[in-house]
Amino acid sequence: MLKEAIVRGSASRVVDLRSDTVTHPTPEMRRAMAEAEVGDDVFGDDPTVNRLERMAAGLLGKEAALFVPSGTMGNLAAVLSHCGRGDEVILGDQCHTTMYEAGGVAALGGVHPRTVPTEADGTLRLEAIEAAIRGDDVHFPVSRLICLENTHNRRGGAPLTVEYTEQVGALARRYGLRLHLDGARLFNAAAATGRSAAELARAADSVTFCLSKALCAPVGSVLCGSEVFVRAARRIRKQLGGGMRQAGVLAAAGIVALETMTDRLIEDHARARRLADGLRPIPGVTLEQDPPPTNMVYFTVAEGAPDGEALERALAGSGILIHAVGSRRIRLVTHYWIDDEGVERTVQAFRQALAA
Ligand code: TLP
Repeated sequence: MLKEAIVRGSASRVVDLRSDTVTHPTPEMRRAMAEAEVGDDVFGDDPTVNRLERMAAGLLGKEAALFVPSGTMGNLAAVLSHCGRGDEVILGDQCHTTMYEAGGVAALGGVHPRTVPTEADGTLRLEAIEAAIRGDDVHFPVSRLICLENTHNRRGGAPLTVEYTEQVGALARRYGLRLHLDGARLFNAAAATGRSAAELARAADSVTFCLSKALCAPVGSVLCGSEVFVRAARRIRKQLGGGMRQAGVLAAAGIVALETMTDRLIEDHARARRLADGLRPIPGVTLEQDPPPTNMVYFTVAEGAPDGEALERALAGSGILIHAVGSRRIRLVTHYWIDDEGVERTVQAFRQALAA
């Protein structure tokens, strides 16, 4: 019944904190979608897609951009553009590409993932990256690419700094490797660090960011890089079945997202901190990042208290949807459709469920 309410759009009573991917388009986006000028984007004819791509490239400080259906396809197209079969990509053991992209880089690209430990702040230690870079030996795959994630999902939405990203970029260049940045929530990182998305992406050869998460657009991500890189990625997008024809109806929402949604992300971050303030005093709750750095609140519940599944059920009964990412590990994500009342109701519902 809750799901039905969400699907019908009458979600006012539902507080959906499972992810920022659940965000519906705003009325302004829906209008822009209805009125979008379109063409066949595989022929390069869709003026709205072209406009979104130019806008995204400009904002990210790159030469060119490619509209893709999802963050997963953006990351995959990037890895497949940088690497050939048997090449190796160095990435964190907790990053989205390692954890949640169905092994696409190996399955579809024959690219060998070499994972290094992800630190608590979402970084990979420079020494760990350097130690993972292969020497020239016939036994080894060829190291080709390093991937970073900003903000880091499984590390509580931690933003990487410009300085750290530049250090990894310098390391990559020293060894002739490329750097890809999974910036699914790069604008959250920009809001949190006070640096522009372009600065955060400057050291990267390619960067993906998502329109369909905190920025509220219904579908789509953008992959940015040099002209040559984007030309290669465009062919790979076609190979993957991601050439989308009259995609201007989707790109139109993306343009509104870039125009209207980036400056307000600090509101989501403030609400995440308020959620944390409400949860902190509840016995049995341990916040992982305190205060939460961006729009995610991760916490664990003590043994003896209801576990993640029980809490999911209990809160759903009050119209609050949450996501247990482990048996006792919960993630709450704030976004455009979560207001102050939703935060209050959520804290109240946790108080009740954990007192029981
Ligand atoms: N993340 C989703 C789930 O897949 C876990 C979420 O709810 O957070 N990079 C990062 C850092 C992401 O968090 C995600 C989605 C993606 C890439 C993939 O984006 P999509 O879902 O558009 O393929």
